[in-house]
Amino acid sequence: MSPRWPDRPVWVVLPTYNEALNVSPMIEALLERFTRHGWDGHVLVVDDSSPDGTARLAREISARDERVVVLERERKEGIGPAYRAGFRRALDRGAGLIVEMDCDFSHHPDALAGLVAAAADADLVLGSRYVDGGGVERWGAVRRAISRGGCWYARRVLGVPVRDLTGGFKCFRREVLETIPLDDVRSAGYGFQIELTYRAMLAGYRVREIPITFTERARGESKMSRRIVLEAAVLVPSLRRRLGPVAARPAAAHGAPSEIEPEVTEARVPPGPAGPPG
Ligand SMILES: Nc1nc2c(ncn2[C@@H]2O[C@H](COP(=O)(O)OP(=O)(O)O)[C@@H](O)[C@H]2O)c(=O)[nH]1
Ligand SMILES: [Mg+2]
Repeated sequence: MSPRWPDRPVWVVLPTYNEALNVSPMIEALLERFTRHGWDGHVLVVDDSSPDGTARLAREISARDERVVVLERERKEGIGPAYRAGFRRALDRGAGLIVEMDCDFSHHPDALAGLVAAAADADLVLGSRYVDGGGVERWGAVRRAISRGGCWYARRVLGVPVRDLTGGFKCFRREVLETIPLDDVRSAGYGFQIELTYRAMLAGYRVREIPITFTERARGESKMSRRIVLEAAVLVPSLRRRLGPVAARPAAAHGAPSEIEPEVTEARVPPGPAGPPG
């Protein structure tokens, strides 16, 4: 790790839909962490015209703190399109590290520093519920089973050693998002998370999982739906078909991917011929 890390601007992208109860405390919590850690930190709220006035609340903070930027979109289209728009804006504004984070406190602001620290020697860091030390709080048996089963299925079909492929607390080095053709990423929900991580691995980037505890929201409502789960289920085999396997790349020397179960999974796939620039 360089003596002073992060040595580049950190942009936390918060997609919001009807988060009026969470958005202001969440932004304030992040700003407080930026100040405490001495980061060049920024918050980008990407709101899809929430009827509950989420964007207005975010704009109020943005008016008095230039570290906060609000991107307002016309329609609710799911987190995929919201993140794509947010990534473009953050890259345009000079982000060095781009963090995906939910605005409902399921991803704790205190866990942000660990995610960013891990990006000192990884290109994509995944906050993972399913490595040792990680977990989920306040979820019932059904939602646990859907999430676990979905991650297992995606890991098997894609043949990658990643334990938590659907999580939405992650930190990208900007190069990763510059390499991935965002226009080709069509998925809207959990599929979006799977697809970005898979594409990063295909491009040869170092992907690392660190444990986090995910806590179900206390305020507001989840937008998770059967449609989002089904979209991801159909997407996984089609990704494998369209983009090919990671394992077939040369020097994927980390053994049978699904057998790797260290506390922190280090999934390094050296660049193939079409690896990342630089
Ligand atoms: N901009 C935008 N944000 C969304 C949309 N759907 C969900 N979100 C946000 O994405 C984050 C995670 O969504 P949530 O409904 O809590 O999903 P869950 O944690 O999987 O139940 C929250 O900050 C939501 O407000 C959407 O269609 N557009
Ligand atoms: Mg949530």
